[in-house]
Formats: sequence, C-alpha cells, structure tokens
Amino acid sequence: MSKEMTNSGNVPTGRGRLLVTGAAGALGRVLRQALQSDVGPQKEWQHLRLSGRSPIGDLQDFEESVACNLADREAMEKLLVGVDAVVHLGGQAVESPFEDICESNIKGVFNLYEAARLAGCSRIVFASSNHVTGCYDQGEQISPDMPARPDGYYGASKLFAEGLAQMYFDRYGIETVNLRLGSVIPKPEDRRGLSTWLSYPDFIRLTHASLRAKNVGCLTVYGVSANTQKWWSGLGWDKIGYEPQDNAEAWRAEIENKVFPAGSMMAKKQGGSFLGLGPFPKAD
Ligand code: 15L
Repeated sequence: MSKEMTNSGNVPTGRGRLLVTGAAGALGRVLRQALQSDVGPQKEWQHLRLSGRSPIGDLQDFEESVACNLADREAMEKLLVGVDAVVHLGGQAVESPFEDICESNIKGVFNLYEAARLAGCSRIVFASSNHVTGCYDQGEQISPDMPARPDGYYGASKLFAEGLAQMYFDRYGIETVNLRLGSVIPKPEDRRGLSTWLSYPDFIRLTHASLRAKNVGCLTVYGVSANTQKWWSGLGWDKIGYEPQDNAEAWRAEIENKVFPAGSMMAKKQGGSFLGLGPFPKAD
C-alpha cells in the first residue's frame, strides 16, 4: 500500500468504504465536501477513498487518496479492493478526440466494472451525461426510455458505459444508477441552462439518493434541477427518492439572451456547444 493510500493508522477495512473517482474535479470537490459529515465510525460511510490522476492533499480522518489512471487495469483492480460503493465521476468530461475518450471513458469504465466485479463492490453511481441524447432538438421532451441520440464521441462513450452497467447487473448483480447529468455549475450561464441546469445542492441530493436507494437494479435517470423549462423527464426519480429543489428560472433575465447563432446545430440541438466540436484531425 503506497503512502498516499491511508492517512491514518486505524482506517477500517471491509464494509463501509466509498470510492469517489475524479475526486479532484469540480464535482468531486463538491461531493467530498458534502460527504464530510457522513464519513467516520458510526456514520453512513466508515471510509472515503478519493481517486484522481494525481494524489489529493489535505486529507481528513477517514479519507485516503489513491492516484490512479482509469486506463490502467492493474491499478484499477488495486483501487477497488475493499470498496463497497463507487461514485464514478472520473474520465473525459467534454467532447474530445476519440483516442482520448477511448482511454478514459471506454477502457476506463470497463476497468472500473471489471475491478468492481473482482472486489465484490455492489453499487456504482455513474456520472453519465445528457449528451447521450444531445441530438434531440431543444424543446423536445425526452425521457430515459427513449432511444439514445449521442451528440459526439463523449456522448457515445457514456452510452457504452450505460450498456456495460446493464450487463454487469444482469450477469453479476452489480447495481448502477446512471445519472445523465445536465449542466452542473454554480448557476446557469445561458438560455440552454434554463433547461439543463443541475444545481450543486440538487447534484448532492441526487447522488445521496442514488447511493442510499435499495434494489435499484440498473437504473438510468436524468440529473436536472426543478427547472420550469426542463426538457428531461423525472422518470425513475421516485425509485431513488430524488426531489430537486432548485430552478434555473431565477436567472432568466440574466441569461435568456445568451444564445448560439440562430440556425446553428449548437442552437438547435440539446447538446448545445458540443455540437460545435469535432470532427478532430487525426493524431500524429
Ligand atoms: C457534460 O456532460 C459535461 O461534462 C459538462 O462539461 C457540461 O458540458 C454538461 O454536460 C452540459 O451539457 O452542460
């Protein structure tokens, strides 16, 4: 075990260990902060394992840091040892050349599930994305049971992961809640955000609900706040007990004129700016 693996001599082993991948990113930091009161002896989680490409500093009691590249299968197997549940936030977070997406979001997610199977981990909460259905027109009402229409390699990689999650549930009983997250930022930034915004507090509610709910099987839900103008249905929210509290409408006056050029794919499709990215030149 590397020095970063534990920050305390009496880290409990066995049940009650939660792993957060992508813990150094914006969502990882928000989640880590929110979990502070839930981790420790007699708490919901005995122990929090934080993973990112580089070691994470400023560890609290009952936290540990493990630097790990998602594409490294052996390292991922070590990362999952003793883990009961995972919130998987790691990987490429925006549309990118296929080679990059492939490493972290295709190989990486395979490594995660295979390591989870070997470790006996029973629950994964997966940060999927609205970009799985980003090629639906803006304004269309979309539900998780409608056909996927990814808007790029990134969206397609999230769809691959959702498929893998279903397979690992059907064959090995690992439960997953796929969260098709919208725009998880402190406040909505443009007209699209009136529909796609997921506030940080609602993101935390959604993640907690997804970790706590019993018998979820493999469930896919949209991750969005209670926006008046949302495009995505709350199908499945009742299964995990998620009730969003925030609404992007409060920012309407400030953001409704922030739009992409009329007629462009970015203005027309739900995926917004991602429709303006790619194809990418071939890597040397
Ligand atoms: C996502 O899936 C991305 O990770 C994030 O960077 C945002 O672009 C978000 O979707 C969105 O659609 O706003």
